[in-house]
Amino acid sequence: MNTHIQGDLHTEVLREVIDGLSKTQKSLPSKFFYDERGSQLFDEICLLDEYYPTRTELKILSDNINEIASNIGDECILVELGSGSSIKIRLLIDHLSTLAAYIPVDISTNHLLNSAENLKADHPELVIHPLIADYTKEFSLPEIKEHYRTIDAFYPGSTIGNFTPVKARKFLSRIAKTCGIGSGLLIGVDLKKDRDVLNAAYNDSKNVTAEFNLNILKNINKLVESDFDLYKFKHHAFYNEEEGRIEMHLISKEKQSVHIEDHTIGIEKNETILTEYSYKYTIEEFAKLVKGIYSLEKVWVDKNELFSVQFLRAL
Ligand code: AVJ
Repeated sequence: MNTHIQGDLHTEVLREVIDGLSKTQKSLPSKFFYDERGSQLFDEICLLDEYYPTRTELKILSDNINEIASNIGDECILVELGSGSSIKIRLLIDHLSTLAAYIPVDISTNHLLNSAENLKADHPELVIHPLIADYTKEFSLPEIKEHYRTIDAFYPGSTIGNFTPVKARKFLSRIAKTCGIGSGLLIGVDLKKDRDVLNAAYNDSKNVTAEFNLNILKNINKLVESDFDLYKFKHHAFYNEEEGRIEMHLISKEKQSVHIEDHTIGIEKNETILTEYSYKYTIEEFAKLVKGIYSLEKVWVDKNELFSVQFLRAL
């Protein structure tokens, strides 16, 4: 297994944190949720009754796996953007008998390499080239020596919803360019639905989402020299109907100052730090979003129309 590393991941972090906290609406990049504890909490979220996306997407994938595999095609290189739930990727790999190579791309080295090792143990014949990179930034695929016919990216979970639509379009253009004209993209897109269902999914009764949200501060304290006090913030998530997105914030319980290396950030009582957007789309809205970048080959939805899995081809 050949591991590739791209970019100076560390020096970027401080700048991103300071930039976000210097805005009128303070914010922190959602990707900082996912340290070890954060990934663990997200796995717990995925099992909650209220959090429908994961199990619904998995059901769509498994119900349509043969058709999905035939869209992906033979002798492909499968690029996974974010090495997430191994269940989904294993389902795909098990149905792609001629897979040329699998390239999981993730910013978190340990998580990436552990998942790759585990997968390799069960699929000794599979060629895996883990790529340590921040896929939300410019990156290039490692040189592939194996023979292949197509490149297909896999971007599950509706993680695309973390971007604003404008940024999502830019991101998708970049992925299309990185993987090349004619490359495929199998993407999970969460759908618009009843607001109560959405609000419940991000305000679960066991408060796992609240802990997940607060954990971003703990992770930032590890990544940079900062002194966020988790007890001075509380979780707040709601569906913003006008914008078509869930917003997750951390509300400051009191007026306070946070120190980050040689910066001091003042935070007012009830001021919020935006930690995540999770945009929801109709099928039509998403088709419009990708227009001119990808052609829409196929859309699969569950019977309750909660979630969609879409196969796109780069133009
Ligand atoms: C992994 C980004 C798709 O937006 O639903 C879950 C993350 N945040 N609960 C989502 C998340 C709060 C999740 N994504």
